[in-house]
Amino acid sequence: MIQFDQTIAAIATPIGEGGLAVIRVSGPEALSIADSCFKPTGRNKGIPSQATSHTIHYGNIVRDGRIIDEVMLSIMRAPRTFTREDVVEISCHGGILPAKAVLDTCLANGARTALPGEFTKRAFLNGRIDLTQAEAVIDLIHSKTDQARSAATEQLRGNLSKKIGEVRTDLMAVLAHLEAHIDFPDEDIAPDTMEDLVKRLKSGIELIRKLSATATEGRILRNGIRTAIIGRPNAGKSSLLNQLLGHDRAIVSPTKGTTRDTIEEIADIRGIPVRFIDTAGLGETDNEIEKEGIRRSLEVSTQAELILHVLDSGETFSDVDRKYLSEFAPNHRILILNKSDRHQLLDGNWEQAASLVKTNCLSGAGIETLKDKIEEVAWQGRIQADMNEVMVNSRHQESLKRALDSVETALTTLEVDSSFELVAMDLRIGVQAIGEIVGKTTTEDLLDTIFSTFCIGK
Ligand SMILES: Nc1nc2c(ncn2[C@@H]2O[C@H](COP(=O)(O)OP(=O)(O)O)[C@@H](O)[C@H]2O)c(=O)[nH]1
Ligand SMILES: [Mg+2]
Repeated sequence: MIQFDQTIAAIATPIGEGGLAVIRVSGPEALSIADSCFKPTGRNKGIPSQATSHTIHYGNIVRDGRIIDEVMLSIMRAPRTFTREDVVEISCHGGILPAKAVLDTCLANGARTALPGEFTKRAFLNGRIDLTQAEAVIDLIHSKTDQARSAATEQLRGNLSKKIGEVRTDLMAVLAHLEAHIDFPDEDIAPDTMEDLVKRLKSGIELIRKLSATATEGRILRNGIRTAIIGRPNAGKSSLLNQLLGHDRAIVSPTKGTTRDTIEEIADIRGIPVRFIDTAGLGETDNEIEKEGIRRSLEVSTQAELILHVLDSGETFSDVDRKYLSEFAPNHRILILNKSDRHQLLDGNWEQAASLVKTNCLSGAGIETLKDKIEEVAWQGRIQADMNEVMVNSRHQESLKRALDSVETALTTLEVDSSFELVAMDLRIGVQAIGEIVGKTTTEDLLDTIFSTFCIGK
C-alpha cells in the first residue's frame, strides 16, 4: 500500500440545497482531524480516534469554540475503506454554506482539498480497484439509462477485469514456456505442448476480438447517440422532440421559425441514451437569426450519427427536402411522415426508404413505433450476448487493438516455426498492451487523463 502523506477532504455530495451533505476525509490524519473538530454529544462520548472502526457518531463540528453544524460522523479505519486509508465521513445539513463551513474546518485542521477523482485514484493506487473499475465509477455516475448503469455496475464488479485477466493468463503462460525454452535451447518443445501453446494464443486472440467488438455498444451507452431532428419549418420537429422526451421541452407554434437555436436533450429510448438535437429547420430565409439557425442545423446534421428527417404529410414534397435527402448520407436516417392526421398530400416513393415511420405528434400515434425503430437502428444486431454486458471504452479498444496485432504476429511466427525470441518479443508487447487496460502498466499522464474527468469528492 502507498502511504500518502497528505489527508484530502472534499464535499462528496452535489453543491446545492438538499437534505444532507457529506464531507469526505481520507488519509493518515483523517482521525486526528476529526478529533480536533468533532465534539461528541451522544451517550457514547468517545473521541473519533478511540472509536471502533465502521461506527457512526452524533455530535457537533466546532471551530474556534463555535458550533458550525450538528452532524453524524462515520469512522472507517484502513484498510477496509474505499481508499484503503483511514476515512471519516461527516453528514451535515444540506446546503452550500453548512457543507462549505464543515469542509473549511477540516482544511483548517490540516486536510487539503481533494483533486477531482483523487479518492478513486488512491483506491486504484492502493490496489483496491483496477483501472477499468475506476473508469466504471465515472461511467456509473454519468449513466443516463438503466442499461448504461447496469453495464457500469458489471464493470465495477470486475467483469471486464476478469476477462482481461483470462487473456493475460493465456499470453503469460505461453510467454513463460517460450522463455524457458529460449534459456535451454537444446530441448525441443514437444508437439503436444506446441499444440497447447497455439491453442492458448488462439483463444487469447478470440477473446480480444470479442472484447473489441463491444466497443460500439460501449460508446453508445456511455456517450449516447447524437440524433438530429431536421426538416422544413413547421413540419413538427419540436412537437416530435417533446413527444420523444415525454414532456414539453421545446416551444411548439404554428409560426414558422419558432425554433431558432438548437435544443439538446437526452432521453432514455429503450435503454439507450439518445441525445436529441432539435434544429431550427431547413429552408430559405432573409432573417439573419434564422439564417444562423439554419447554419447550425446543417452543422448538427453533419455531426449526427442518426438523422430524424421530419416531413409534413399534408404538404407536397419540396425541393428543400429533396436536396437534404440527397446531400446527407448519414450513417442512419429515419424518415418521419408526420401529421398523419392531415389530408395526405405528400408524394414520393416512400416504400424505398429503409426506415420510415408515420407519426401524429398531436395524438402521439406512431411514437412507440419510432422508438422501436431507433432502438433497431442503434443496435443493428451488435449486442453480443455472451459478453455479459462487458463493454470496453475507446481507451481499452486502443490497447486491445495493439495487443491483437502483436499476438496475431506472434501466432503466425510460432506456426511457421520461426525464432522463439521473435514470438516472445511480440507476446511481451501484447501482454504490456493488455496490462494497460487494467492499469498493471500505466503512466502518470494516463492516470491524470482518466481521473481529471471525475468530479471532486469522488
Ligand atoms: N395536425 C397536426 N399538427 C401538428 C402535428 N405535429 C405538429 N403539429 C403542429 O404543427 C405546428 C408546428 O409544429 P412545431 O413542432 O413547432 O414544428 P417545427 O417548426 O418543425 O418545430 C404546430 O402548430 C403543431 O401543433 C401533427 O402530427 N398533426
Ligand atoms: Mg421547432
